[in-house]
Amino acid sequence: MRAPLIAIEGLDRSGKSTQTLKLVRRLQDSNRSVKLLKFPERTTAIGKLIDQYLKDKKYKLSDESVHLLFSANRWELQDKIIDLLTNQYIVVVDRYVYSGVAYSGAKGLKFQWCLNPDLGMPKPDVTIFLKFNDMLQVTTRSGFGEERYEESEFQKKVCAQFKKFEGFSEWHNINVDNKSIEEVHDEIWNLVEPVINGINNDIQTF
Ligand code: Z5A
Ligand code: MG
Repeated sequence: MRAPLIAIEGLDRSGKSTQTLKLVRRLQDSNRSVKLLKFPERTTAIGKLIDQYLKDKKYKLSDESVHLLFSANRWELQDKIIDLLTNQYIVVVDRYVYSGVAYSGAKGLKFQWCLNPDLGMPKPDVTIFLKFNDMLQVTTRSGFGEERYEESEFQKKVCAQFKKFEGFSEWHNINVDNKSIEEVHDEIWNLVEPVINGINNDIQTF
């Protein structure tokens, strides 16, 4: 028996950080051991480079190298994720492999090429994609436009890339248009509750 890995994904400002925090608090309130991880993890050696790249739109790096940095940033935490899950800590990730593939895919890199560097990383048991149908709602949320990629035409391309994961067995869409934080949280909880008592199979990998 091991704990589940849960990923929350979505476009910018879709509410991932708001929802991962709420989910973690609810799990803690029900006496579960839980750890929240966020990607990119900007405090590691590789994470610091990524942070600089995202904040400084003039910072030049090829799309391929940026992609590999984001993947390497997840590999920096691979041992930790496995350790936590086997020690019965539910791990909630705020963005994960799917973001890596979707943002680089939106720049024109091939899907399989983008996924390859993450092959072998732990695969979530449940992945929840916070989906906007009305893209206008993305750009009007506070803080949008401060970092690289926060531009509506690019976000539409990213959204099309995320759609490619809809055939993955762990993938669930939740539509967030005009829904309150509480309403979205309740839908997330309905998907997460069935797995909180643990998973019988080994950790799956991409
Ligand atoms: N990236 C990549 O290219 N490759 C990779 O492998 C990975 C990432 C992992 C930084 O990510 C960039 O890295 C990101 C993808 C790329 N590109 N961009 N742009 P990040 O996760 O660090 O930063 P972010 O995506 O810009 O997301 P965010 O700012 O963290 O947004 P969020 O977490 O989804 O949203 P939030 O902070 O929870 O909420 C945003 C606002 O909306 C806030 O004021 C909330 O109070 C409000 N909110 C939340 N929910 C609602 C509802 N339901 N109604 C109304 N208002 C709401
Ligand atoms: Mg966030």
